[in-house]
Amino acid sequence: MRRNMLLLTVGMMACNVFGQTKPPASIGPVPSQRQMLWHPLEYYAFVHFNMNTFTNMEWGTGSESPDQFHPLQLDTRQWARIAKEAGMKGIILTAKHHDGFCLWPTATTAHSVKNSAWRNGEGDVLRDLSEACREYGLKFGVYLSPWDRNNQDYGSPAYVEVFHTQLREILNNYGDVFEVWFDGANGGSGYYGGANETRKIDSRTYYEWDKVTEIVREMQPDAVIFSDGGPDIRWVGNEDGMANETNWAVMRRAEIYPGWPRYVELRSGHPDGTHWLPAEADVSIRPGWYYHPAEDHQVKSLPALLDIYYGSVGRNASLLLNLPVDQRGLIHEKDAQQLMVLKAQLDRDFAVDLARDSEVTASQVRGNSREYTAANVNDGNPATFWAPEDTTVTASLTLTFPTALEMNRLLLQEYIPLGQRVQEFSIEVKATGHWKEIDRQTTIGNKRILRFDPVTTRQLRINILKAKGAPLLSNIGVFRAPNVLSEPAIRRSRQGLVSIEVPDKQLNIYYKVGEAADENSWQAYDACFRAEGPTVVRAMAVDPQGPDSTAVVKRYFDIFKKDWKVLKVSSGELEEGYKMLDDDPGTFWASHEGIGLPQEITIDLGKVERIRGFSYWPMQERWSYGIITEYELLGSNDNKNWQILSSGEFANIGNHPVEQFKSVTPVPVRFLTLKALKVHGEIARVSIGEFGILTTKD
Ligand code: FUL
Repeated sequence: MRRNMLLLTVGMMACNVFGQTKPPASIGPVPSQRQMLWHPLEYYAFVHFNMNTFTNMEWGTGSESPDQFHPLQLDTRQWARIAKEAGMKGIILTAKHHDGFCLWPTATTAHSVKNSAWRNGEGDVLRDLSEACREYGLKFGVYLSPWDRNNQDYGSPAYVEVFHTQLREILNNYGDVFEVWFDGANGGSGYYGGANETRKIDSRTYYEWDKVTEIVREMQPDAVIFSDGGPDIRWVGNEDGMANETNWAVMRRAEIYPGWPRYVELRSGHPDGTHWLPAEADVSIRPGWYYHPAEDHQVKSLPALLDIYYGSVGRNASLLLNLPVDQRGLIHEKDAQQLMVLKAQLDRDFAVDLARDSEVTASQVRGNSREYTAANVNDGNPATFWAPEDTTVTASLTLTFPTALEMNRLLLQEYIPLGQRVQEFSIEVKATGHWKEIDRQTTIGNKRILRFDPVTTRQLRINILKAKGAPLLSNIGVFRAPNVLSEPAIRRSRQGLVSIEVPDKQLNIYYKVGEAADENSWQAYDACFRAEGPTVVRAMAVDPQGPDSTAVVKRYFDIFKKDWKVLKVSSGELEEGYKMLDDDPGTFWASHEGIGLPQEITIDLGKVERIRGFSYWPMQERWSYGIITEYELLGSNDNKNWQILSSGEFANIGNHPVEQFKSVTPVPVRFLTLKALKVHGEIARVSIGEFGILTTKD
């Protein structure tokens, strides 16, 4: 009887008669070889640089002239150097965007660099960039828009030939290409050789996608093809650079096509996916994909970029971060600087892997074999992995550190060559003799990184609670990422409540109110406070872990606007007018379409104030309009007799839409009318992000 039980146990374990352990079989779809080459790249650059850079557009119409493309200092080596220093692994360039202009001297159309005065028609941006990428050890990728608003034949089979030939040209002449990027935007209005009309195509069939794949496979067998639905890499379903927390690298691929309306599903994948189709998260470092001088003050902050990194690479996707090269042909200094700030923080986040010195034990090891031991997860070798028996779908791994350590990041990797399996897991730490759950999550995939508040513990346990089959983990990393120092944001509500915030709650905030220069007047901030009159609030964030603190941020507030009333808006509802008085430039009042200029808005300050000036925040939207360039400010004490207090222009505000200040000869007034005489751009609407008055001397 005992002998039988023993045989039974051995039979259930993954051992064969020679004592060797049978390797686990794959479950579900698995990555192809080219997908396996792509997975470790994780972070690479998108460069949107083309005709739109020079026309200040996001989508050119196709009617542009090749001469409009004229970078004066184009330096693709600068792009490559910056991408390399930023820790990126490659660059994907918009060889042709929807407006149809080709950055290489194509034989397929006259609409290319070869007919541009730039470098006397001898220039070739693809050649330059591919060489720069080789020099800097970066991969080179191409974006080729299927939609072409310039081509006269767009919509007919003749254009599809052109598209395929263009693809051949860019895959044939510039060395190795690691990724070919096809956009989902398709068909619509355009120039189309002068026809200026709307053309519709069936994005499933028109481009002959099978043929496209065949061309790529034939010419660049290792290149992955990106589109909404692959076939190799899928879009993540948004342009925010974020995957969902649950993110399967598998999808029911046959359902998806370019322009697929159920794109929201791309954020999480399909648990019952039929094909390996991992997500790539694309996002721009600024609001736009192309460079616009007006966005120079909107380069994403470090906390925002970290959220993107952890929301993409940390959620089983890759990160394609766009750098809008400017009209000089260079990555803008501000973008370059911010990339380095991100790189420095990521280097610090992952500087010391605390798991490496831990002892890892598992609730079970396949065949009790060394080959699948729990120690494979912290040996630094991605090719080895821990595995339990085939029939085991719940299991746990415990990391015991030499001493109690503080930690706030956990990095997990499944052994994906055999499929993505984990459906639910939790992490626990041992505190005063008891296990305490600190997080519970769903998928892992190629890489999952969890951020949590710092905990100090000697033991960390990962419980796999649900999986499609035996979970296979190849890597576990544990880190104590330093706090993220970022300047505090100081805000005041219309009711006069001042709040000061930083994204990293581990930082301490200090502030002082008023002009007191005394160093000792700094106070620790723990709750919002009242400041109704004109005052200055200064704040800084201090890292309790080290000597670092941010620069001091200063915000001036004039009298608060609680009792102000909007008396008249020349268009729309009165209520809407209060959006320009809420101390938030992100919300705005805008006049309606079709009413034209001038437009005005009248405010009652509630009592007579002696004003010395006023402030105007232009709209901060990505697609802004109605930014006032010429104005008049009128004042009155009775809402009947008005005098002009100030008139003039907000110079260069279209390109640099930040808060404007204008002073006036000091005068007591109760009613104010701001009149917009001219606006930036062609849309005859007026918008106001925030309006304020200045009553003190500064
Ligand atoms: C979108 C395009 O329409 C944008 O212009 C940009 O190229 C972005 C990456 O993809 O769908």
